[in-house]
Amino acid sequence: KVSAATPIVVSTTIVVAEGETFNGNGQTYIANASTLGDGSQAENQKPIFRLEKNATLKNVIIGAPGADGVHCYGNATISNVTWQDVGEDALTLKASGTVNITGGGAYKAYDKVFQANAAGTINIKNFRADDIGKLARQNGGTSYAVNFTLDSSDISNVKDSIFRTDSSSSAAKITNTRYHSVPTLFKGFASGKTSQS
Ligand code: DGU
Ligand code: CA
Ligand code: CA
Ligand code: CA
Repeated sequence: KVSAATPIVVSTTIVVAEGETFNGNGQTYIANASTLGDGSQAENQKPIFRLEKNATLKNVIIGAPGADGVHCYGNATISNVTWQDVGEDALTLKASGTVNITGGGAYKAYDKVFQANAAGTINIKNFRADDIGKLARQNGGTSYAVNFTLDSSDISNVKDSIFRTDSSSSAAKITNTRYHSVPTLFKGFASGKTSQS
């Protein structure tokens, strides 16, 4: 008889060292709720994966509980990573850099999917998101510059917006993307800092 693969329970954050690649080969990873976090909206949960600069995370499914997802310390490549039930959030830019997210998707995010807590660039391409609060949010009240792009994606059932910032120096660009039930694309950006085509 065929049965679904057993998820890998992560009790201590998996660290992907500088310049290294972690290939999950399609396996599902979940947090140990008592050590990393239960995936609720409580802050200060720990990530399942911590990526040092220039690390790659690929072919990973993050199940529930998702705790604080993935933390990126500088440039990162995220390829074919699916968050089945986003925890507190899915991925956070913790130190300046460019994060390229290609393929995969994020589902059931009560609030944010991607969180920018440092200046940098977050590029999202060929992504699917459904039942989320916001696709990406620059940390509230911060004024550094974050450049967000979204291309060739499919976004549905959003409560708030696709991109949100409080910074007049941040920018966001959406191209070639379909939406269903998305009330607002951009929130808080200065005029001339957004585009959609
Ligand atoms: O100011 O910094 O929600 O990284 C409040 C906090 C909060 C962050 C953020 C995150 O914005 O904790 O999850
Ligand atoms: Ca948070
Ligand atoms: Ca969730
Ligand atoms: Ca968080």
